[in-house]
Amino acid sequence: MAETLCVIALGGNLGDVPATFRRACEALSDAGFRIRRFSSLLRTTPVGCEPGAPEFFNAALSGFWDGTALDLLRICQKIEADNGRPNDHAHHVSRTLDLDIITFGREIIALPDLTVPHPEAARRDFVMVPVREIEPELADWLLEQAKSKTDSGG
Ligand code: PH2
Ligand code: MG
Ligand code: MG
Repeated sequence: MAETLCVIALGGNLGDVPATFRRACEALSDAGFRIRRFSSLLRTTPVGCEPGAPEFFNAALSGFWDGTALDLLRICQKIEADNGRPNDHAHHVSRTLDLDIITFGREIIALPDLTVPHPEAARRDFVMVPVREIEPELADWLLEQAKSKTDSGG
């Protein structure tokens, strides 16, 4: 299978998040994901989380994956669980680690468990700022995708 250039966003606001991000990178590499670039770490205000939620760390990485998007999703979910995130995690609550597949090449994926490009990425500075730092062309592509969805009423 050909390798696909993917972007993954990282977030977390519980525990030693920089250490968790380092472990997540090691685990992705151990699973065969070839990391190409890693952004700066940002401190960001929680968006839509419970009142009093601590500040987040956010970052993004890009790299090459020789498998399907669903394989990569399952690996990300296992790494989240291995780093203290419960499987039945609610949306928009504090968490030790969130790994979101933002882009998978330039594929459009609409599966029950996985939507790529990530539907909210283009609206979130805490995703777009680190993505633009490491893969500016993909950041532009994300904005184009979001715009063509809006233009078509989607
Ligand atoms: N993730 C969320 C909800 N809110 N806010 C910030 N600042 N950073 C995040 O990563 C984040 C969030 C759900 O994925
Ligand atoms: Mg997320
Ligand atoms: Mg997520």
